[in-house]
Amino acid sequence: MRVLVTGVAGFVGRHLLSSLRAAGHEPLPTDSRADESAGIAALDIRDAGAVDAAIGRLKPDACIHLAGISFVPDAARDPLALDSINVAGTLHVAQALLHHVPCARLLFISTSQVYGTRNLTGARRESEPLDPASPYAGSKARAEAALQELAAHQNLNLVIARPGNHTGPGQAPKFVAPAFAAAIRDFRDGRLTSIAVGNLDSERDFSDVRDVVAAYLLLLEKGETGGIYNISSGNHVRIGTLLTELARIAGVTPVTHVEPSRYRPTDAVPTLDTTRLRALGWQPAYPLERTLADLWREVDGRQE
Ligand code: A2R
Repeated sequence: MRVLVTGVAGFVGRHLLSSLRAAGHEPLPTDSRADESAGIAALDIRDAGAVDAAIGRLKPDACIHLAGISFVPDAARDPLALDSINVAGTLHVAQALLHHVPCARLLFISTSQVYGTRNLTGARRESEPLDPASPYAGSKARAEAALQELAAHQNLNLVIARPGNHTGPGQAPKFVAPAFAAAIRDFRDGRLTSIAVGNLDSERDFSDVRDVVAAYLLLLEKGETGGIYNISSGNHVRIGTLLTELARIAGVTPVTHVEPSRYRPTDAVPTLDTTRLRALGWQPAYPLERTLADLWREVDGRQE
């Protein structure tokens, strides 16, 4: 398939490109800014005309829509930008597909955060009601609803993925796992005397980005039209465990202090029921220890 990828210059995009190629697909990489050396064409999804023109020219067989604001605090700071990118931008992509290639599959990357955090008992199934608890989660829930309208009334070939947290090599340093890895490196090298941390008691569900990308490929090829799929390896861990595990891998005994500006109240995320995804043949291949070891190696070798 010729697969348009939006937001390809981000964390997931670089992993997705190599997997698409390895599976015999032809990626059509785009991001808000062009990068000619990387073969990435400019496509700002806020610009409906530009999106329509690009999709009219490329006529992809499918689209994996990664472009968006993905960092939760950024999302909370600028609700208008959030809506114009995560909601309106998503609709621009869907409408242009319907206009030019109405059978093309759209794989929309939502988030497990649409389930909210109030009900932590049992595992969330895709059919359960949504309860988004942050501006970021709300934007993804609104985009899902708008796309489902297009699927119901205009036959948009839609598949929705709801991944939990994912990390691995290449993630931006503002996300917690690469931030810890960089701080541990700086502590080891004497540039920091103590590592600033927020609340280490919160819990998150971490998958390896490569397992998440494998799920996207599977959904592209085999996902049921109109289907929604949770994605999670089931690694439910304390944030503090990420720090101690990365420090163990690095061979460092860290000194930490709580930085009040980073401290958010303790929270947790629900576990996800991944029966639907596993029925397509998916299973995670990367244990958390391997994910963190690969992340550490990359951050330790990074020139900053
Ligand atoms: O904001 P930038 O310059 O880092 O670019 C991001 C890009 N992007 C856009 N692309 C086209 N038009 C826009 N208006 C626009 N705004 C942002 O989307 C970045 O290159 C990419 C998203 O990459 P990351 O932030 O690294 O997200 P990640 O981890 O790859 O997640 C991809 C998707 C997102 O929708 C998440 O919410 C979801 O998976 O979990």
